[in-house]
Amino acid sequence: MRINRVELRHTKMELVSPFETSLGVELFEEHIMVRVDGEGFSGWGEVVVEPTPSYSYETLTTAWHVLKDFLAPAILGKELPTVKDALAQFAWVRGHRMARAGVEAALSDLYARSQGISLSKFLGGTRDRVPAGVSVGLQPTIPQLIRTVEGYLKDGYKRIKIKIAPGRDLALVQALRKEFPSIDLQVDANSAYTLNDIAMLKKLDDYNLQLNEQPLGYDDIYDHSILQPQLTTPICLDESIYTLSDAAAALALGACKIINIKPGRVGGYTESIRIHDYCMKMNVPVWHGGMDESGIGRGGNIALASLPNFVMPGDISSSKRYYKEDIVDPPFEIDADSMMPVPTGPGIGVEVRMDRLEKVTVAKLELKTNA
Ligand code: OSB
Ligand code: MG
Repeated sequence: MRINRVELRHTKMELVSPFETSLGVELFEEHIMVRVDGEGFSGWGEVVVEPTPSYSYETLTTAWHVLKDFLAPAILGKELPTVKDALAQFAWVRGHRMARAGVEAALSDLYARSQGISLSKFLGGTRDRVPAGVSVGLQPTIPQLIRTVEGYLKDGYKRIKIKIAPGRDLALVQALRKEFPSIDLQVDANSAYTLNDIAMLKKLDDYNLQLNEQPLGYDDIYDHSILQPQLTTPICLDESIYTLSDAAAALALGACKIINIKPGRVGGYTESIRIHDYCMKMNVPVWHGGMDESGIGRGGNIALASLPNFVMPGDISSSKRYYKEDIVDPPFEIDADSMMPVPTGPGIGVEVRMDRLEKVTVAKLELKTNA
């Protein structure tokens, strides 16, 4: 395969409802779509950055720079028989994992399409549908939170994750448990607490939560290893796991019992699969996180989540939970069992609707070889 063209698009898509976390409120998602072309095929990937360095240190601007000046030039015009050969061209780049993951996603979609197989099959997926959950942002009031959760339960989601933040934690969980005693419930603090909050974190143990996601520092493993033995609720790490080495260290130290895998955070499918395989060997369950992706990123997430150790429901929801109109056809939709079907068509298995993509494109850059 010879890559003769790379296209970058800064997109801005309006969310159906504001998404508030301990990091702030989002009304739009601004990501970068990567398209790679070769031998008459096109592949698509999504770079899950945000405008600001909040969830991650990467931003729209840093990712655009790294994509334009380093990643795209590294693969353009070369004969690259496999995705592995392509990734080797920029293996020297340190960090900037979201940017790298977007390129690996686009390349994987391209190579899978050129072989006429689904991305799920290409990555080693074994299942034709994956368990799906929904991530619920902080709501203005508790009655509103209850109504919102009720709506998602009616939409068919069997697992609810709520965002929590200091002062908006225990009361939310108590109210939800009173209203919905037996739903599968988990919380995500996005690093909002410290070990000084241990009393409140312990109280959450009384509410049968499936997990507590990233309660402490975004780059911490050690404090979590102090916290986990004092809780009965399993800690799940998100932000602080960038590599297989981080995952191995976290498990060896007892910092968590579950790991959230997001290809953007760990630098792509290859590192995701290494973490997945290691956790499987260690009997540690993983689940697929989300970054409010459009259908392009969602298609990749679903393909990756079809690997066998993604046993817990992912933050993999229907397109319409995020956007009025997705940029892929058909949009993604969960089935009656709260499962997301894995597309069987080539690559991500859905069509990128260029007319809709054009409408949400803020800036576009084309990089080409001469030949
Ligand atoms: O912490 O999991 C998170 C979205 C953006 C950044 C971080 C997170 C999230 C979500 C949404 O929780 C998950 C989704 O539905 O895509
Ligand atoms: Mg999280």
